[in-house]
Order: sequence, then structure tokens, then C-alpha cells
Amino acid sequence: MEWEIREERFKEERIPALGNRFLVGNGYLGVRGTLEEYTKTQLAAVNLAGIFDQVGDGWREPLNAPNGFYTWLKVDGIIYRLPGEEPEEHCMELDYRHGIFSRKTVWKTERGMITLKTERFASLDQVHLCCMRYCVSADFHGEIEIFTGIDGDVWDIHGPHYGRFEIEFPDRGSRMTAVTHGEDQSVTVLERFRTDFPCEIRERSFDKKAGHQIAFVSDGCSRYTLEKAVVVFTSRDEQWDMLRGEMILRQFERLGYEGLKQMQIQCWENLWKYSEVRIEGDEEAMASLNYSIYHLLSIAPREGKSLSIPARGLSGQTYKGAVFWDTEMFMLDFFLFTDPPAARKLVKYRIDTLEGALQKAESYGWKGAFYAWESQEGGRDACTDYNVTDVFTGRPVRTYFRDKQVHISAAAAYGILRYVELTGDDSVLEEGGLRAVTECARFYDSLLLKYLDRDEYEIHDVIGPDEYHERVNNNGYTNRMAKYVLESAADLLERYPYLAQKLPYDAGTLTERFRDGAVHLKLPVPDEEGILEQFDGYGKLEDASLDEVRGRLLHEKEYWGGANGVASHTKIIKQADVVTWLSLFPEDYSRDIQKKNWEYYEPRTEHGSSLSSCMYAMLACRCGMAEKAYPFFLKSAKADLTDGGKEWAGLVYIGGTHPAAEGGAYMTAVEGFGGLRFGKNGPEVKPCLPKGWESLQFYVCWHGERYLIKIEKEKWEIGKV
Ligand code: IFM
Repeated sequence: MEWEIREERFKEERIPALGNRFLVGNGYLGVRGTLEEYTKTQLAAVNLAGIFDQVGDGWREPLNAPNGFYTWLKVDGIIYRLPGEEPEEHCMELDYRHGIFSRKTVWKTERGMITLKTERFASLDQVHLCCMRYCVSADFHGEIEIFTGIDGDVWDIHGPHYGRFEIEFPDRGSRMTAVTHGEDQSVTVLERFRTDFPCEIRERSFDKKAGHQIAFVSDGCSRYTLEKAVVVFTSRDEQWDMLRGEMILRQFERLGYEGLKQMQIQCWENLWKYSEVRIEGDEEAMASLNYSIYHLLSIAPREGKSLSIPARGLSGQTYKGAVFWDTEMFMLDFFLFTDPPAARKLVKYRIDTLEGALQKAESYGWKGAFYAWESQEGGRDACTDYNVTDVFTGRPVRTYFRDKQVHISAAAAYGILRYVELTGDDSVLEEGGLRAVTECARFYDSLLLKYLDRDEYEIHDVIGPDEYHERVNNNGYTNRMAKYVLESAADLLERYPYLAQKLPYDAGTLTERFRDGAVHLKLPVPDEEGILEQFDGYGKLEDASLDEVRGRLLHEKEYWGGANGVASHTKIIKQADVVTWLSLFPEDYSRDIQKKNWEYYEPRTEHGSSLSSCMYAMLACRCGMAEKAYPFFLKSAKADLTDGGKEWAGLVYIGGTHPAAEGGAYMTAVEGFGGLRFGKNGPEVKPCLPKGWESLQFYVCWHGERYLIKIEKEKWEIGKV
């Protein structure tokens, strides 16, 4: 299999999409797949994990660091850059086996050809470090100037965040500290370069940019190479000082670009050893699935405290750099199966942010933990009450994601519980996990409404995964998840009495309440056709087709949901909802009921969220419909490889990478097609491979052991490694 993606020729309109597709990252930062000469106009960005700033009333969003890769080329007084001078040849590549981005551009001038070749990576070994190699050649004697430095004029959606810059020029490099005027956060970027040719070097700073002008005359046959290291750290990093930055730069001086690149290759090889999924007989599926895995590996936080994975990874400020239910419900399994310590970090994030969840619940008058729908550090909810802008009036629209999407707390609890179940490591319960799950259960307990004349509880006024229908009663998915949390919390309290004792509640009373809630909570039951109603009254909505509803749009960026959305009064849903429930809890109903619901809801689903396809794929596999699952699986695996994804919700830009779809594609491959389950003695499989797949092979961790699973149509092997 080729571990590369390539984009030939230059097309200006593709710049935003390629910025996502060619991203390199290391969990601390993500460098968009943009060219060295790009500025904020072309959405160049070095997006940072876990550091945020708010300017005035604008949305609070993560910071983009000053761009330490900023470099351009001048030959005989003309700047050769894209977009600008039309190239003769242009190509971008991403070696996603090793997280290395490269580009080659050739310009034809009146005097001859100029070739620019560059390469860069975000170091996995040392997450504060990025490296770049910049090679120029010209087949004529030309006066060449390269400017290389740091661009502090960064791309912001709700900025500008930086109000103050401090610039210095240490030996053969520059240093820029940018300080935000919103929350007084600072980001420091150090760069150091070296050249392999004689040249004149001059310091320059202009327009929030600082760097060096490197001038020389080309001899018509040589290649001129500039190497540089970029070090980034922020006011959020613990134990940081310039000395540490200097030490990293010295490592660059010692090993050079090539030495550090070899380390990068080794680190990635180590990761792939147990992460790669092999599919014989379907090159496209194998390549896109491993490309998805590449993204997950690039954005997983490995260092730093209290970090998780934002919904758009590290591809920019979209969705405010916040963590959604996406992490637990769509990405966690990949880390649990391949890298349990990374999974532990994700789970710990919810434990660390419990305080924010407790405060949020209290602010709405509920008990327990109501996690942030869009979680930033400390569990602060970045979701605003007006999260969509009306395309016609430009006015903010009241949305209810923040206050009504109560299934988020179940996702937080699910993550903790699944981690304990699959790793057997219950130390997280002691480290606050038991408390967090209990608080989630207290939250759902406080939401239960009891009819005086019926022994049944309901949950009203919520939004399920299908966000187009707001403020509904008894959303099946939400109620099922609430029941799961109540049951699981009661089990934990009984299983860990010594931990339960430390809670500020009477564990016996809580257990009883939770059990009672779980038993009596209303869940939709299949109607005579076998269909589970997504929420009370859904069955009475207009049954218009997807095309009809789409045809009612007056504007391509119009929001489909909310009070006046085209979908709101119809049965058209945004994303898998009942189907998500059934794919998580297949034991709830027979295969026949699962299949009927799949068939019923699929044509009524817009798949307006990239989270949708994989859930349809998963359930189709569980129903033995591998061929029906396959296109949904591929759509999910190619979410960041194909054009045409949704980029707008109303007037709000929501473009970027799609880690939930990537994680969902992985889940479909191993749990759907591979039929992976965990029994008392470890992993078991019940495969349902699609037609072309001759074999499927992957590693999986369970209770401290690693297993290699090889599946070939009718037979399989599971062996400890
Ligand atoms: O979490 C999702 C949500 O389910 C649909 N809108 C986008 C969010 C972030 O991916």
C-alpha cells in the first residue's frame, strides 16, 4: 500500500480543503497543510491544543501560534509564491506513515527554471519542535533572496487575539512572543536556521513578522538548502523556560534536519506497529482507513495535563477547539484497542473537568454533573446560546445545544466505564472516575419526571444526536444512555463500597434511586412495523423525502434545524439517532427490529454530520448487511479525503478535519466488519467482511495484554503477542 497522498497542480479554490487534508501534528500542535509562503489569507495555521482566548464578545477559541514556517523566495526581484506566479509544475505530498509533508513547485522564468522543494514535520519525539527543509535551485545565475521567519499575523476566526509582540534576534534565528489581549496568554516561537551555502544574512521585521533575509547568487547548477527548527511553547505549559527551548534547538544543531527526520520516522514506525489495520483485497479501504488512523495518531494528546481531542482535531479554530461527545463515542475505542495510556488521558480529561460539569448542572437547577457540550479547559462550556447565524438576516439564532443536549454527560460516563471494562485498570475510579460517573447518574436522576398515575419516568425537553429537532420529549437515545448511566453507577457503588464511602452522599440511598430510575425510565417500544419512535410525536411529523426537503431551501448555507429550519417539522433527521442507540446496544432488540429501524431511518437521514455514516455502517454490520455497510464505512474513512463535506452551519464556518468520522471508520472496520467483542476471556470475533475483503488483520489490547487478530472470510485466529 502507498502511504502517501498527493495533490498535483495548483488550484487556489482548493487551499482550505488541502490545509486540512495535508495536516501534520503531534497532539500539542497541528500544522495545516499550507505552503510556506501562505499567510492568514490562505488559512495558514499552527493550531495549539488546550490554550484559548476570548476577544470581547467573540467566541472563545484556541490560539494559532505565530507561524514559524513562514518563508518566501525572491529571484531577480520577483517574489515566486502561490497564489501569484503561475507554476510550471506543482505537487504536494503527505507521507502519512511518518507525518511528513512535502511540496515541489517549478516556475519557468525568462531566464530559466526555478525549483523549490520543501519538507516539514511536527516532531512526535519532542512535541514542542517542528522541522523544515527548504531547497532552492535555479538553472541560471540569479540573485536569490529567501526570507524566513515567524509570521505573527495569524489566522483567527474570532480574533485578533494577539495584542502585543516581543521580538528578538538571537544568533541565526528569531524569537517572537505574542501576548493575547483577551486573557493575557502568551505563545513563544523560537526558530533557528542553518544554510549549506555562503550567503548574506540580514535581520528583518515588518508587519508582525520577524526573520532573516538570506541573499546569494545561484551558480546555475547547485541546490541551496536551508534547514530550520521551530520551537513553540505557551503560558499554559508547565515548567517551561527559554533554556529548554534552547536545548531543543541545540539538538537540531547537532543532528540537523536529516537526523531529526530519522527520529521522526522511528517514532511513527513504533506507533504503526500496533495501530495499522491490514485489509487484503481492498487497497482503497485499507489506505483510507490508515489515513484516518494517521489523523487520530497526529492529534492525540500525549503530553500536558487535562487534554482531550477537539471535534476538528488540531486543524484550526472551528468549533472553538472544544471537545464534544465525539471523543468518547467515536474515537475512544481506537485508543483503547491500540494505546490504552492514550485512552486513559482522554478519560482523565472528563474526571479533571468534573468541577465545570457540576457548576453547569447547578446553573440550570439540576443536580450532579452536566458536562459541557463544547468543552474547553476546566470543563468550561464554550457553546453559546446562539450557535448559528441566520443566513437571511445575519442575526444569531437561539440554539439549544448547550442546555438541552443532555446526552453529553452519558458520553463522559461511558468513556470512563468503557476504559475500566476494557483495560481492567480501575485506578481511574479511585482517581475521581467513580465520583464522575456517580455525578452523571445524579444528573440524570434529577432530570426524571414522574407521572403521578404511572410508574414510569420520562425525560423531557432535550435534543438528541439529531440536532434538527429541538426540545423534544423522551428521545430514545438519550433515555437509553441515561438508563445505562444509572444502572452502571449503581453497579459501581455496590462493587466499590470503599470508594462509595468517600462520596459526600449516602451510597445506599443513591444506589436505590439509580436502580429505580433505570428500571422505570421510559424507552420507546417498537410499533406494529417494528419502528422505534425517535422521540414523542416524531411519527406524526410530515414524511417528506430528503429531496423534497432539500428543495425547500432558499439558500445553500441555510440551517436545516431549529424553529424555522426546513427539516424541523418533517421526519428528516440530521444524523444517526435511533441507529446510534441500536449500534451501541444491539442486545436491546432482535436483529429484525434493528434492520427495520435501519431501513426506516436511513432514507430519512440527511447525514449532515460526519458522525452519521459510521453509525449506519456499524449497525448494518451487526445486522449482517456488510454490503450495505460498506459505502457508509468508506464515506467515513474518506471524510477528510473527499471534497464536498459540510463547511457551513448557517453562516458559521465548520470546516476542518473530522476525527469522529475517522474513529468511526476504525470502529466499523474492527467492531463492525471484524465483529470484535470482548467476552470474559478476552477478544472474540464474529466477522462479516464485505465482498472484496480477503482478510482483515489488526492488534487489540485487553486487560493489559495485546492480541493479534487475523480474519479470513470464514476462519480467524486470535493470538496473544
Ligand atoms: O458532536 C457533533 C454533533 O453531534 C453534530 N454537530 C457537530 C458536532 C461536533 O462534531
